[in-house]
Amino acid sequence: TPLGIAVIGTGRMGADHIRRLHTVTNGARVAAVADLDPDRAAHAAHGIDGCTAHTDPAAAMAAPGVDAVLVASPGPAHEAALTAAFARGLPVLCEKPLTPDAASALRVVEAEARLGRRLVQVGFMRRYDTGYLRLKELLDSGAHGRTLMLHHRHRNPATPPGFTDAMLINDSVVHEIDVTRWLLGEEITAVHVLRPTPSGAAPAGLGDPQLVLFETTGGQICDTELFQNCGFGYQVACEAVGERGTARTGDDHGLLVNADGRWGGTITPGYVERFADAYDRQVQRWVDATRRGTVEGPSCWDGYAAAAACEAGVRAQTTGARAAVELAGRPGLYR
Ligand code: ISE
Repeated sequence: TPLGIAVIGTGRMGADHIRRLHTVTNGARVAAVADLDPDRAAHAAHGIDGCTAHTDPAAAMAAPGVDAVLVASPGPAHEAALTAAFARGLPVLCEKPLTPDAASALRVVEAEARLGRRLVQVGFMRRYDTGYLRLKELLDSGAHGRTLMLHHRHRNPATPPGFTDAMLINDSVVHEIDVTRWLLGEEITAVHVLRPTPSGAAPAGLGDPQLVLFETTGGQICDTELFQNCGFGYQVACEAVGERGTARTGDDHGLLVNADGRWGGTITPGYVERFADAYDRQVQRWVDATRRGTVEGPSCWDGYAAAAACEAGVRAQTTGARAAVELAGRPGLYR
């Protein structure tokens, strides 16, 4: 029987995951949905056989046929949803960020450690993108020697209304933080943020673009160009510089067209399109592992370590100074 999933939050990512679970993923069905807005919940459940609509996440998790939970509500709502899932012993795929700050992320880590088994996979989907997977394989092979630097590029066409400077770190740079930790197998020890004069296209009060630097336990320096109102499309890329070679992923041109004396192609409009394959693979792997009774992929520890680095990032943003990352001890469950 397919895995019955309660989807919490039916906004941009939640709606996309509902579509994916319903039409792409094998061995899964959307059994319940929850959204604070009852009309949006009802709309999301519409046309899915046996799917019930709720406003309370805990009620959706208690609905008939629910075996697992996909949390896609905004970050500040994650801790409560995870607590409700833990109370029912339900496996969870939790969209990033795990929670919006390090203290709450650590509470989640401690609660899961008390359960004595992993229930959560964090939705750092770049780890399932073909290009990033190949880059990871290459770095792990040692073919280029030690990795010395990573250059990340992260551009969005526009920020959603209400996006803040802190969200530039917590919602966007959090991906570079996770990818850096994962590619290098190192922790981030400090963050610096440099702020050029904002683009005229940046909403008032938002310091966009920014240049964010990480120092790691392995002594690497990694930079991220974050440009969230570039207007022209969505671009995420990463270049690794090793002792004997470099490798770059993310500037895939898809289809390269020659016509009318020009060559060129198109840029993906947003992350839903750019990472469609990664999201599909991430969700399928989560469903498969859950049906086998196992938990894989990025853990609550990864979510916490990312939150701790984000917290340093937000501090560096406001003070303009280098901010050290403070990490708690790693519980045995995550070693
Ligand atoms: C968004 O929340 C995401 O997770 C996207 O992957 C990222 O590119 C974007 O900047 C975030 O706002």
